[in-house]
Amino acid sequence: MIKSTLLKSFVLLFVIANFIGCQGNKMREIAFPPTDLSSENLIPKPLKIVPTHGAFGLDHTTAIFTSQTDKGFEEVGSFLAEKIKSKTNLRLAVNKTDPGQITRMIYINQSHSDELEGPEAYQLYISKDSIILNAKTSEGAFRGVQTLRQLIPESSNDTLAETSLWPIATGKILDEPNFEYRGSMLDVARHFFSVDDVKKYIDILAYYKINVLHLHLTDDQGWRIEIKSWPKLTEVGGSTEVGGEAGGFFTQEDYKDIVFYAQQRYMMIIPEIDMPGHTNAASVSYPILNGNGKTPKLYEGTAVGFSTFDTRKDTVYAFIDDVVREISEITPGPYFHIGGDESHVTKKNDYNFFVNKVEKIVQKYGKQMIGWDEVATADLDSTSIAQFWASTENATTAVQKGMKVILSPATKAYLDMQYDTLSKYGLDWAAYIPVDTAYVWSPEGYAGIPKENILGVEAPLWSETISNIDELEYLAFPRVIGYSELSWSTEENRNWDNFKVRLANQAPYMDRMNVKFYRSNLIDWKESKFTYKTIQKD
Ligand code: TNX
Repeated sequence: MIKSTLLKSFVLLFVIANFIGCQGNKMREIAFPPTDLSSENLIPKPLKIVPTHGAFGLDHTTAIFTSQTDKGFEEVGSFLAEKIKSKTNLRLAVNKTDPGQITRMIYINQSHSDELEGPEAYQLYISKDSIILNAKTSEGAFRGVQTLRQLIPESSNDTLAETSLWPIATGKILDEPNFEYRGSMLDVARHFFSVDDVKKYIDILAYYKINVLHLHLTDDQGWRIEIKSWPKLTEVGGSTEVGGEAGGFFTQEDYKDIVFYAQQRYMMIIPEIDMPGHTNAASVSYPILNGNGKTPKLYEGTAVGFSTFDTRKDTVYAFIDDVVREISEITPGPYFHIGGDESHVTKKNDYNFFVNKVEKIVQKYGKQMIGWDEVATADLDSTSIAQFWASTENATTAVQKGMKVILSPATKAYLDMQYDTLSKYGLDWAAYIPVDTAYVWSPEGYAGIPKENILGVEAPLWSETISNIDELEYLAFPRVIGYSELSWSTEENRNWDNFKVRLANQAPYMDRMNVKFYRSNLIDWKESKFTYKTIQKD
């Protein structure tokens, strides 16, 4: 307590001293090149930017301080220090009690200002001597930290001072998201991806303020999450994948590890158990679940729509109860996705009966149900959510029921669609989606859905044609970066010509992160000075 009061007084004195300019001899007077905060390569574009045309010099005499009223703020401060270390090799102290050599500071402040509306809103005030990041919650502070990371140049400006220095343009940024739900989905069922692959994907998504990762955990080709009360699901159902390789699955410990990793990056994990169709792997493991009248066999192909649970059997619902219970216990987020797509061999009445029953099971375990747009035909609560992927009619039905809709139109937002006829991976059943087509559309009012019914945008990555992280990155990047802007930034702030320049400037970051992105020739990619694992020396 005493420590935190002392720290607060120090920070306050520091800010005052800088404001009245009595840092005097301590400050190195540096003539910075002109900088313009409004033309920085920020993605997603913030709501409001006011440049003041000076520069803050990030160097080894900078320190980070944070509010200590909420422990999340200090964690966000440490996250920033870690990222500054890997980008610049500078080791900045966090909440250091002895001021020592500090001449400039970054202060991450819990603010109760009325100007900060939602939990993710933040303000950045960058002056020559200090950077103040205000947010109501540590979540808002985390989003602001991503903006700050993007403002730090990839290389230091060594010609200006005797030691390395990274100039950050001064001014003010006021920001908050246009949509609260900004997601991507990863299909780990058609091909399995490791915990490390998923973490790498989370890291890059979080840098662009994406806050949802939906995991498609089960499908005809594989069951990828351990269910302790039904062990054969993974023993048998997780044993293979598309093309016949070994498959794999997440133990519950692995899943918790992913959830925790995502949580530290203010990202929610949404688990999907796809049913009553897309259930061949479950039915091979426990044939009692099967409702298509055939003997189930492990499946390594890519056809859809041939499997179904037996919707009239009590055992099926006892099974689903166990699955939803076990997964809900290790999922802190409010949502549970039940799939519900392409149940082509389930009779319509059986399908609706099934979805209604499963909605109640999901609610019994304290979760809100999400389903692909087909679920809207069942008699659902307005609290359930439809994920629009194919049918405007289903989306309209959902709106009529007062439901919220997640926008994932396959023709615009499917990351597994090929860029063009030359694409190495991907499918083309919905469209070719080059980088501009992915960006140039408006979620606001899409397909006549009123904005108040739109929860946000999610870009799904189905994995029939991709089996490793390089292939995943080829399809996801750079398009998913555009979806982050489509869901965070307002319509007035989105513009393709402006976006494509900012996107071109993401190449050095992606190269440093070893992201094997698709170098679309629609973008004039910026050359990277540094490649993966080459860190600049201070
Ligand atoms: C349709 S989108 C599917 C998936 C496929 C995808 C391939 C949806 C709800 N179902 O099963 O993987 O197309 O693009």
